[in-house]
Amino acid sequence: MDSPKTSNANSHDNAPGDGVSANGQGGLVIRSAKVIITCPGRNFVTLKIETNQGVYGIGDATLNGRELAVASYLTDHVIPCLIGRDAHRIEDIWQYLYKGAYWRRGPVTMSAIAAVDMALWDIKAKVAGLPLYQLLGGASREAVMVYGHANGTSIEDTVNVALDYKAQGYKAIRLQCGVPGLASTYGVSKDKMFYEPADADLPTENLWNTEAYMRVVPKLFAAAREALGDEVHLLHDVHHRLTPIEAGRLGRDLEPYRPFWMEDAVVAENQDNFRLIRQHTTTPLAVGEIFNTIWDCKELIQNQLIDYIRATVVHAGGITHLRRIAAFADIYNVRTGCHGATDLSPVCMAAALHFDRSIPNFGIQEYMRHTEATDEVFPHGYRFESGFLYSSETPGLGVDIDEEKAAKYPYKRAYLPVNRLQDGTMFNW
Ligand code: GCO
Ligand code: MG
Repeated sequence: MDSPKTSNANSHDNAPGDGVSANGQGGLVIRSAKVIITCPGRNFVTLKIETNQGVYGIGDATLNGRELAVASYLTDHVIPCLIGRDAHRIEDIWQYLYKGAYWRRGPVTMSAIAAVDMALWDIKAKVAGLPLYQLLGGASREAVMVYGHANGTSIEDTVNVALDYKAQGYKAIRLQCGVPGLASTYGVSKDKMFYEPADADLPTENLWNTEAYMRVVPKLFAAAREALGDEVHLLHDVHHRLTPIEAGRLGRDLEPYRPFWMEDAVVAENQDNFRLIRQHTTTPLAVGEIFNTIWDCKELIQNQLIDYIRATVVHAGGITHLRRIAAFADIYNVRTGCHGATDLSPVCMAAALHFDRSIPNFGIQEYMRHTEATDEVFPHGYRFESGFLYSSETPGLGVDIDEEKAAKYPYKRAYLPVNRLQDGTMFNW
C-alpha cells in the first residue's frame, strides 16, 4: 500500500489476499459517512454511514461531557479509513479499527468503534430485511424488563415517585434520595421524570459526606419495601463513592430489603476491590457503565465478583464487542444490566434492546425516558408497556435520525458535575 489514502479509495477493487477488505456479497460498499451533532435537550453524536446501494445505517457515538472528542476521532481518523470498504464485513472492520489504531481501548476510541459497528449492523439487517435481533440468533425473550428511576429530595418524596412508577407497571425501580445536610447529590434531579446530570457549561461542584449517605440509604429501602411490597425489584446506584469495606457495610445493611442490585459501589480500576465487598455481603453487585472493553471486567467476571455487567453498546465497542463480553459473562453466571441513562441516544437504546432480546444471560435494562424533542429527532419503533420494552420489528435497528430536526438544535457545551468532600478534597462523582 502506498498510502492510506490510496488503499481506502481502492480497497473495493482489490482481491482478497491483497490484505484489504474485498468487495463482498452484492457489492455493498461504504460510499460516505458523516457525524451529526445535535442537542435536543442534551448533546448527542450520531454517525451515519451510507452505501453505494442507498442503504444507510446509524450509530450512537455520544460520550457525555466529551462529545466533540469522539466526533473528531470519527471525522478526522475513522471515516477516511471506511470509504470503499465492504459494509458487510462487520467483524473485520471492528478488528481493523481496534487493532489498526495501535492505541487500544479507552472511552473515545471504543465509542467511535461502537458507532461504526452499530451503523454496520443496522445496514446488514436492513439489507436482510430483518429486525437486528434476528441476525443475533433470534429472540430469547419477547420483551425486556426495564428499571425506572425514582428519586426525590427526601425519603418520602422518593417513595411517592416509586409508587407512581409501580402504578405505571414498572417491575423494577431504582431508588435515590437526597442526603440530609447535603445541598445536592448524584441521582436526585430537579425534574423527576428526566434526570440529566450534565447541567452546566462548566462543571457544577457538589459536596459529599459518606457517613450521612450511609445512614439514609437503609432507611430509604426500609420505607420503600414497606410501601411497595415484596414483588417489585429495588435497585440503588452508589456511583463509585464508597471504599470496599464501606460498601460491604452498606450491602449488609440493605440485605433485609432484598435489593436487586447495588451498583458501582466502589471505583473499579482495581478489580480486587470487589473481592472485599463479596466477603461481607450477599447483596448482588452491578458494575460497568464506564467500562470500554472486556479487559475492564475480565477479573470481575472470571472470579464471579459481580452479578451484573452494565457495559453498554455505545461505550463498549458496539454490538460486536458487547456480545463477546456477554458470552464470557454467561459461563460465570453473570447477567447483563446495560446502562441506559438519557445520555445514551435512542440509537443506542434500540441497539441495546436487540442485544438484550437475543442473549441468553439478559438480566435487566436501565430505561430513562428521553425528552420529546429527542424522540422527534430520533424516531424509533421500540415501546414501553407494563414494565417491559419491546424492540422494533422493522428491518435494521428500527431507529432513524431526522437531520432537518437535528439541525435545529446546535451543540451546547455541557459538563457532568464534580464532587468534593466537605473539607474541599476532590472526590469521585
Ligand atoms: C446510571 C448512571 C448515569 C451516569 C451518566 C453519566 O446509572 O444511569 O450512573 O446516571 O451518571 O450516564 O453520563
Ligand atoms: Mg450508574
